Amino acid sequence: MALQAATLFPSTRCISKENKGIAIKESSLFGAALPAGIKAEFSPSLYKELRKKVSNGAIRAQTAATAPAVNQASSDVKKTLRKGCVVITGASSGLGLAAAKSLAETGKWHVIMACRNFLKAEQAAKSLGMAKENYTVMHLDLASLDSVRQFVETLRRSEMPLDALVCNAAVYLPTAKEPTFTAEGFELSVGTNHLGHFLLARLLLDDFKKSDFQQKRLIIVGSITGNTNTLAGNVPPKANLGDLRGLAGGLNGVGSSSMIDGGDFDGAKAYKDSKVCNMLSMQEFHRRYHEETGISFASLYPGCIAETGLFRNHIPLFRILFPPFQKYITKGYVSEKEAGDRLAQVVSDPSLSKSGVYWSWNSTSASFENQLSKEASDAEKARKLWEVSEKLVGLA
Ligand code: NDP
Ligand code: PMR
Repeated sequence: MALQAATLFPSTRCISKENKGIAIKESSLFGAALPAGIKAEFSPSLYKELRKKVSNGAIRAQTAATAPAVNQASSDVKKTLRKGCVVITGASSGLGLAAAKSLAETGKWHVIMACRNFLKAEQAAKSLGMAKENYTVMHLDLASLDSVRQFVETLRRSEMPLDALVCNAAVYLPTAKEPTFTAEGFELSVGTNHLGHFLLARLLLDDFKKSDFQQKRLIIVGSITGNTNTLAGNVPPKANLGDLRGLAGGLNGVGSSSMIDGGDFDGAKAYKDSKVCNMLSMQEFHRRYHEETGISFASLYPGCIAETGLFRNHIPLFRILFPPFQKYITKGYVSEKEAGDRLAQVVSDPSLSKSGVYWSWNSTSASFENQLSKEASDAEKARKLWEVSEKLVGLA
């Protein structure tokens, strides 16, 4: 039986797919999922309401601006004053949630929280006091390429513009002894953190092109631990994509390795490798599409947010010691709020519009363009990664 999402969750607008039991091990670990059998239903009135959410922002902004600007009604004025629409993946906790809140409360952004767990996302937004008109929860499970495609469909049918995309969601499985896999059979960390986002970002390029927003941005969250030009990046196991032979083999652990470099499975390395993929992808997007589309592509290391859900699968002792270690010893610690504000800055601050940049922040919280490691800035590897990834996600 199909139930309409809106009747169940007032500010939850779209439920996109049936619970197919994908990524089985993961979904059993994380919170409540929707009951099997609840599936999407889209009514025209729902979409009208969604469009209103974004255009209301534009009306408010125009009213607040000078009267002559409204009277001229030129497309340039609309460009400047319309409320932006940003999709943030994994906005149900940690960095993504904090950035969603930070952007939503400016009143200048409508945030589409693209999450695999509807109820969790809705409750998280409510618990932070996010106003209903500033966000929409849409279902997205990055561990399923079908779900990614369905999310893109849902977004298009909502007719909301796409002005910014933040590829933020991630899983980290440091204690796993054996690999687990996405719906299509890719090792879960690289499948979710890199391949799911790669397909999502590629498909949404067309939607970006339709946006008339003044500054379009595609942000892919990276990390220090994928960069071997830092102390943190030299803590074993170190990131290393090798010659991508495992990825080219399908990363499925059957007849080919589950690791990108073709080695034995190591969950911590798989995460760090996935972050290298994120940072390489950002640069390849920049090379291929910045000039043509005007989109700014960027990555960032927001600081060590030592208390987020990212460490939920780590041993309990790690979770106790890691925050004080980062606060008092490395001094790399940053709160969720501060990290969320940093990510929000990369989405919307006019002074951070440069494309192809990996942003970081210094001890006084000033942003700067950081250097990536040799591997994470290897243009030839980025091209190869792009081509292999295209094949795996069915784009080539
Ligand atoms: P969290 O675990 O708090 O957030 C991760 C988010 O990703 C959650 O919302 C989670 O959803 C979501 N997610 C996981 N799997 C999927 C999936 N298959 N489909 C859709 N969403 C999914 O961790 P953080 O906030 O720390 O991590 C956010 C980003 O920041 C990551 O890219 C991480 O690599 C990066 N980062 C984090 C650092 C840190 O110190 N914490 C440092 C540097 C970078 P759910 O709530 O349902 O589990
Ligand atoms: Mg690190 C300046 C030093 C620094 C910073 C900024 C980080 C960030 N870490 C630093 C140093 C060290 N770490 C040192 C010296 C050690 C050895 C004791 C160390 C250990 C360590 C572990 C075991 N660190 C870790 C782990 C993890 O499991 C985390 C990880 O690798 O996740 C992939 C992690 C992290 N250290 C960081 C950051 C930001 C993380 C986690 C998040 C991420 O990279 O996305």
